[in-house]
This record gives sequence, C-alpha cells and structure tokens, in this order.
Amino acid sequence: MKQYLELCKHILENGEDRDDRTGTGTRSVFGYQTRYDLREGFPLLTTKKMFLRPIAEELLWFIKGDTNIKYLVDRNVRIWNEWPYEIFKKSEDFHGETLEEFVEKIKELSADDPFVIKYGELGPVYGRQWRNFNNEGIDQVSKLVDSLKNNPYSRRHIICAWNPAEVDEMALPPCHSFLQFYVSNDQKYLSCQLYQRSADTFLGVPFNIASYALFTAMLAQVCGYEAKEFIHTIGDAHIYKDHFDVVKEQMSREPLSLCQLVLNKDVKSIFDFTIDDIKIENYQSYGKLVGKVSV
Ligand code: UFP
Repeated sequence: MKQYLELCKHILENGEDRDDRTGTGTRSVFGYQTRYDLREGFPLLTTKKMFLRPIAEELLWFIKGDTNIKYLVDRNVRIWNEWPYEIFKKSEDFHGETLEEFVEKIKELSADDPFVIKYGELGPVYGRQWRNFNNEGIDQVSKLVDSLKNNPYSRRHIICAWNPAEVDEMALPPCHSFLQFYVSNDQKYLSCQLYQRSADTFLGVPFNIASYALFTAMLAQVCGYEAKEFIHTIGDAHIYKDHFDVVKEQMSREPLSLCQLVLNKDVKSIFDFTIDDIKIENYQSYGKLVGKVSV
C-alpha cells in the first residue's frame, strides 16, 4: 500500500490549491493511477485502522440495487447519512433535528414509511444505475456476470454509474463512475480498473480501493476466476485542507503486511453474498485517524 502514501505525497508536493464545492478547499492533481496486486493480499489500508464491514455492507447495498439509506442505517453504517440530511434540512418538514435524530427516525420507521421513502432516498445513485440503468430495466451487474463467464475476452465488460440523463437527481453524483473488467488470456485471472472522477484521498480513497478489490474478488469467485489486479485511475485526486495534518501523520507510518480476504466458497451467485460470507484474516494496522467529511 506504499502507492497510496505516494499518491498523498504527490498531491501535497505537486497539487494546486483550489476552492471546491464544499467550501473547505483542497490541494488537487488531475490524473493519477495506482495498481494493487490482489494476489499479494487484500488492499485494506494498514497505516490507519479501517473496518471492512461498512465497505462490504455498502457494496451489498449497491448489488441489491437499493438507493435508500434505510438498509445502511439499519446496519449502523453511517457513511451516506450526511447527504440526505442536507436535503432534509432544506425541506418544510425540518424542525431543527440533529443528524443523529434524523438517522434515529429513519431507523425506527419501517422501510415503507413515507418519511423513509422521501428523506432516506438518495435518488438514482449507484444501486439504481447498476441494476436498472436509467430506470429502463438494464441490469448491468447480471450482464457483466454473463459476459465474464461466456465471453471472457470481451472488451465490453463494463459497469457505468454515470448517467447524464439522471445525474442531476442524485444526492451525490457517482464518484466511482466507470468500471471495466479484464480476463487474462490463461482464463485464470480477473482484473478490474475503476475510473474515479473525484477522490477525497484521505477519507474516500482507502474505502474505494477496498470496495472494488472486494467486488473483483466476489465476481472472480462466481465466474470461476481468481482476482488478479485492481487498477485505480483517478481524475481529480484531492486532499481537503483540514486533512493535511492527519495525512502527514499517516505518511510517517510504514505500511504493515496486508490481510487476506476470505469469501464463503459456497456462494455461486453475485446476488447471494451476505455480510457473513465476507471476512478478513490477519488484519493489522496502526491506530485510527479521523478527519471531517466535507459534504
Ligand atoms: N468521495 C470519494 N469517494 C466516494 C464518494 C465521495 O472520494 O466514494 F462517494 C468524495 C470525493 C469528493 C466528494 O471530495 O466526495 C464529492 O464531491 P464532488 O461531487 O464535488 O466531486
């Protein structure tokens, strides 16, 4: 995971200071690629404490085609809460509730409650585009599995979350926008390349790397391959100004050896994985590092 720290160093040393949508301000570079050999271990960052469970829950939520935070909130996964809360705050139903109170309400109510349907919904984000692109019934995940199994050398193994027709209705336009897979010519290995248009390098990137490494491993298992490489191509790679100190602290830490991902081998369909089928072993890391999310 040295490459991740090199990316941080590269941004701090060569990036330009820019204003950004959130008002926080970033230092940013445009265009950067890192490659992770998944055969050497699972790329869960070791230079700060990470948890795989929220990453895996979010991925299962994408694969389900779900776009409401209720599923995540019920599992105590907090990563998407700020965005619907910001929308709720601007609504006529907002009466000064804190983020915690808003989330508690979503948790207590049932999934078909009008409040949950209205304010838990993120719009046509990842899950919708993956399983029902443009709301036209196009299931990109099923098509991908089919093409990986039956047409391994295809150059069209793609999932695209960026939908120009619906992007304005999304609480957050997809950051990880375009995915391509590649079966090596011995038909043994599966690799994945992600194009990420925008990357919060301290908070988002470690999460995104683990998420797509996991997705690659899950797809490899159900399609009869082994996961080989995750290639991460980033457009705007930035560090928020209020993360500079914590990033420098992280850069002083020497990466430890990687953990191993253990998937339940009995799962044969990408749609059948549950959280209990996904485990990591031998994860060691430095202590946690915290930074504020810019919304
Ligand atoms: N971001 C990530 N990874 C994600 C995600 C968001 O890095 O998976 F959902 C960050 C990137 C950026 C912000 O800092 O969230 C999105 O803002 P914008 O849409 O203006 O690029």
